[in-house]
Amino acid sequence: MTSTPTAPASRLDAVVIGAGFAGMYMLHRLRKLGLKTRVFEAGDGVGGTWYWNQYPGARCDVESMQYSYSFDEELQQEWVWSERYPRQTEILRYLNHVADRFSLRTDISFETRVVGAVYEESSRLWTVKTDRGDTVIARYVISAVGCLSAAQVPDVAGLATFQGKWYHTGHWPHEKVDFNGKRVAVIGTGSSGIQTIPAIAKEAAQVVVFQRTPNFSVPAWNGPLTIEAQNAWKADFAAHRQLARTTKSGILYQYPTKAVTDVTPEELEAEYEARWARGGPGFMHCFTDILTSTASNDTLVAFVHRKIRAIVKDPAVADLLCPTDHPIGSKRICVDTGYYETFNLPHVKLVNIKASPIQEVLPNGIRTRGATYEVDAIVFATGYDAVTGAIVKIDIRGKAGQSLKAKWAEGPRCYLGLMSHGFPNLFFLTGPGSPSILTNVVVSIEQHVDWTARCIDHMEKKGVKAAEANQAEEDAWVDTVNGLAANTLFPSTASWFMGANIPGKPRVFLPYIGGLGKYTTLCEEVVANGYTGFTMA
Ligand code: NA7
Repeated sequence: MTSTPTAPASRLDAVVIGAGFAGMYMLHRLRKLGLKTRVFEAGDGVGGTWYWNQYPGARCDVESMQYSYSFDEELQQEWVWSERYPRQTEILRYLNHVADRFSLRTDISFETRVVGAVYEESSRLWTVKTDRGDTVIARYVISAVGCLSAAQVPDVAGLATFQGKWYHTGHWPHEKVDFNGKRVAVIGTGSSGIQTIPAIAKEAAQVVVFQRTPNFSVPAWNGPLTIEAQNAWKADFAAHRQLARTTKSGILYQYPTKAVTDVTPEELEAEYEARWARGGPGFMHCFTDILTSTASNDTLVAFVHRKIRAIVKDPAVADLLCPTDHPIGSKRICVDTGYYETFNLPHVKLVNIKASPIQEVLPNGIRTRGATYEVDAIVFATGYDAVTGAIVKIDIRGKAGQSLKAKWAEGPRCYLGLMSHGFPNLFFLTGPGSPSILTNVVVSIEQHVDWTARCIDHMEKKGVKAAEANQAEEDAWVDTVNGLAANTLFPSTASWFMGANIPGKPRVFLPYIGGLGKYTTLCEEVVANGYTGFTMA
């Protein structure tokens, strides 16, 4: 992939940070408005999440026909997917196709990381600095850094002494990592671990899985996607897309109309079986009260425990794989291909590091309290500083030199997840307090990009120099986001949704849980009423 030399003019209209799904579409929209825009991207190619997550088994858990841009009819008609769920390589190929098709690369500076942005009140302009020494001045700064991009490697004693190679799933090398004949440790059993463990086990001589907390996973039942099925979907593409935008999660599932308490035990079991047979995250949309009632949730927990025990032959291993510490769905549901089955293989071992924590990494392995495991490679599937991590890594200074990181020290504060008071003309795509990670993120991205482009267009046409979220509306929105979460089972679980996986991060529920359809309506009302909650100076 070629890297564009960094030679932006010092004065621009807009800076976009990140060239994943969000940054690429934002660039396309800003160009259409005639704005001189530059995108800064840390990687040497487009793709964001799908550029960095090249680990074996990486795959999206939203179905292919729904996980793509809708903004261009020809684009959505011409692209052909090969499987029900797209693998990372295919999504990256798609995003490169989009970059070519819309000639996006000429306005992207690759291998360039934004390190700081300072707002000057008198000129109402941002000064943006990169790690290559560029300084650019722009009226608008748009963060498209992604919700799951700040990879988290735990601070394990002795890692520097390890003689083999170690990797993080979210920062995977772009050349093939060969595990053939190797003894591989995998630390972490979230979505990434659950996807990569079966894939690594196909190659490696031995796999040792270090599990701190088991997660719930449902089968993907992935398979080829026929041309006929795609054409049938494409015949009605616009209608499918429009309907998806009105749903809670931006995905066309069969959404529930009944609560667990409305059905008989036989109906309950039949519904769970049907959803398990269909596979995928739609499993969680079985009943209306699954994420609000512990008793209802327990019925689904028991069902999945039975499934795990039926698959995993060793009852002690099955026990260890059954989550008992959190309601199902209060951590993001995982979707797998042969995950539980992998533990029936003779060369795969499960180690309970809750009972026997990792003490240190040795030059040739990992020592827990009680045992030593010799390994040749270590894979950290230990997750991300989600939603806020990649934003606050950048030294952002708003009005009166206020630091965004300091402002968000007790939890992020944004109005509609789009802008933060004191930081005019700084937009967050899928920012904290928006539906983002609870949805098909491509649908949420398009909604945020469209809203932001429209807002900027309005500003340009009306001569508005600075748009800023008001304090009162921002406070009310943060209360709304927290209040909605408080009525669910989410806050009771130590999850990355709550910031609980990062030492010292405040426990605040990060996304808006009221549903994408409802959220979009609220955003539209704000526009229809003349940008209520924002000061247009
Ligand atoms: P997750 O879902 O945050 O999972 C991380 C896993 O790593 C989880 O099992 C953690 O256990 C484990 N972990 C984290 N830190 C440690 C340490 N220090 N020691 C041992 N184990 C640890 O990240 P993923 O990348 O799997 O998925 C993130 C999202 O990306 C996913 O939901 C999809 O949307 C895509 P814990 O549960 O904290 O005990």
